[in-house]
Amino acid sequence: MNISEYGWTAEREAAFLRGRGTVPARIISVQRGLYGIVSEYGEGTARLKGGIYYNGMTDKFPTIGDFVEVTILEGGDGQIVKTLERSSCFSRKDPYAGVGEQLVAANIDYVFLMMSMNQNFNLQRLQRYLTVAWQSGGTPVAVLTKADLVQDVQAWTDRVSRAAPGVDVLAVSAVTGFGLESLDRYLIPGKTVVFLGSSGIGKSSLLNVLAGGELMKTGEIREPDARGRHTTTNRQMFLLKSGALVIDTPGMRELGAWEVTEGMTETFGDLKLLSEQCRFSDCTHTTEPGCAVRAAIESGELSADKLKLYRQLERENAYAIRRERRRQILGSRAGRKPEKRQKHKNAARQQDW
Ligand SMILES: Nc1nc2c(ncn2[C@@H]2O[C@H](COP(=O)(O)OP(=O)(O)O)[C@@H](O)[C@H]2O)c(=O)[nH]1
Ligand SMILES: [Mg+2]
Repeated sequence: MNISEYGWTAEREAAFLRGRGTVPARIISVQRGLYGIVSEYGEGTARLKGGIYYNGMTDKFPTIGDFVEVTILEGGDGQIVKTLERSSCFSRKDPYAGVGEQLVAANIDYVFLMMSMNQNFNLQRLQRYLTVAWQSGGTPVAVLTKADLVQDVQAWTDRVSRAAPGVDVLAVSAVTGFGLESLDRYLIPGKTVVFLGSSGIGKSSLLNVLAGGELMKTGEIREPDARGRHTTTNRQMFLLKSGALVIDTPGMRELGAWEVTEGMTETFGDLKLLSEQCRFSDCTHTTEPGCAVRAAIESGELSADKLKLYRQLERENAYAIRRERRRQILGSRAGRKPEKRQKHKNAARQQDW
């Protein structure tokens, strides 16, 4: 088995210290503390080495897509001793605890932000996802699914393009095969793509069509609310025939922002430029005279919704940063024991999403 097929590059190999009895591996599935891995020994399973991960020596728990350093034990199972450096990482606010970061996927090249062209369609949510995607270090691509259900596909993609300037917008159908060739430029050997979007929009169906067989189970949708059942309960990575790696994820009910300062600059670049033209440098775009942002809304150049979303994300971002600072301060004061328990809890949550 050659793990370069799984995105292990020459640069990564050069940075990896051989001769210590460990090998590099990639995490291809995560399920209740058990990691599916691929290494030069082939596919197998691995667990975290407790002495390293649960006693405060590291808080870098691996997630799907991560490259890790593994000791292969007798019998073929592995023990993960280190999470290697990430080239990118998509994370969100922990939906269970309401605070803290939850990793979704690591070392991704492209983030497919997927929506179906029915009740699931929501441009505000897309912009929220986009912000987090830019922050991740991967390149976001908007993928509209179920193209067979609508008449005028172009009208839908145009709406999305207007809401997400600079982002490639593609429309596909897993049923008719419409638009599948437009995905080719992203399904490149060794590159990793993560599928994100609500449950029921056709992520697993698209994966199955691209793979030419059923890799993931798909589910029926409960009409009329267009919400899918949660059919994909775990995250898994697949190697397609094209050579690309695809990570399928279960639907995200909620995407809380988690430190998205950089991502916001990308998504809200137009708003930032406008604010620089306001008469007051600390303009809140509410009642101040000479406000370029409100002027742009009045002239139709900027949508009021976008300003609303910006404010909301800014609040969430400020909150996430405050929490993180607080955690760091408390963490450095805290004794070893509570720290250890906390780590355990976080690890369980990250694994079982
Ligand atoms: N009409 C239509 N239905 C689709 C398409 N893709 C998926 N579906 C249906 O949508 C439902 C949910 O699909 P699934 O792939 O499980 O969605 P996931 O939860 O995002 O992985 C299933 O009933 C699929 O048959 C499509 O391109 N067109
Ligand atoms: Mg699915």
